[in-house]
Amino acid sequence: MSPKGVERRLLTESGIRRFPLPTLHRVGSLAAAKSVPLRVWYPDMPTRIILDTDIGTDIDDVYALLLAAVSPELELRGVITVNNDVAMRARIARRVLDLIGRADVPVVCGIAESLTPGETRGWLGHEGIGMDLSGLETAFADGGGDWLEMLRTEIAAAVRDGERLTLVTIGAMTDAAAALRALEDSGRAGLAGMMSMASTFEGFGEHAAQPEHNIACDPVAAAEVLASGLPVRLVGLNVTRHTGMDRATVDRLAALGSPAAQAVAGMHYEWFRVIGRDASCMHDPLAIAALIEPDLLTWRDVDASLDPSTQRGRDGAVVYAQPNGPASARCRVAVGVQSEPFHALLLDRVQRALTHITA
Ligand SMILES: [Ca+2]
Repeated sequence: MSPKGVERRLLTESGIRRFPLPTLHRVGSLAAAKSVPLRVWYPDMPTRIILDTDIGTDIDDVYALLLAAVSPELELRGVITVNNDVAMRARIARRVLDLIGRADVPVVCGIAESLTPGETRGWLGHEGIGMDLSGLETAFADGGGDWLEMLRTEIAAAVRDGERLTLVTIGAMTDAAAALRALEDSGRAGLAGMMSMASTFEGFGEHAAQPEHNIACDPVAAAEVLASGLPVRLVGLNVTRHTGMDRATVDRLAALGSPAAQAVAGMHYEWFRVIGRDASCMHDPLAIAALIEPDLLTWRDVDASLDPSTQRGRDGAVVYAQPNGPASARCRVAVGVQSEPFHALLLDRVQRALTHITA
């Protein structure tokens, strides 16, 4: 059965992303075989990142945060939450970071409401279940800090140090679009670009455009980001569907026994309950891994757009087109993934994070 053949829609009425069955050890080479050779893009890509996340719904954001926080190749300067109850999401991020010894990483609340009128998807109601959030019950209730100020400050600091900041989005692009609206030219110039888990690349043209959850949560925001001229790299379902973590692996993580391991495993077991399965994709960590080890993915230069005034656009379907030329392409989409090295990297780093002993 083809990877697409084993895919199914899950929880679509709640608006969660398409949730494919992981096909761990089988399709990595298949995906790579269809890919184009890696070319170096953004050779000066800085390692400073801000992570913008809808952590708390799909468990994969937690692993993305762990990977970003523990990897020496990246400098995680801050976390911004997005979509619906951003305070609850911030509490979860704060607790995870504290448990792995990264209390130094600031967490702030981003924007709760989609920029797309009437769009509310993204919240399932189980967020925060499975982990101990005691002591944080009222944290971030006041709005949780000025996310735009943090972004401005970090961009300025990066520029001062001769670097640029990369914005990593693993949820709706609401904060990213709002930032691009608000930032002055100097601020935009301090952004190297975005790395985003979003969309899916199934080919060129309208007929190949397929929906995806992060885009569908805020298609107005996504359309603005893709039209902004900021270099954007998209890690979509076409590659992330080849990733996964099963219950046996989570059991092994839980057995590490640390408070962090218990918190992460507790949330993952809750996610398994919500989706009614014993394995789930590691969509978001792949976008982090793409910054750590770019050779894990192969890429293609594309033009990408969507029209949020159409139903297809509202559903989160990005239309891809061949760029006029290499110089015109502002978007690069992942078209192949080496699944097994990715899983090895992820598990190694996650275990490293979860064996941290908090004081
Ligand atoms: Ca996410």
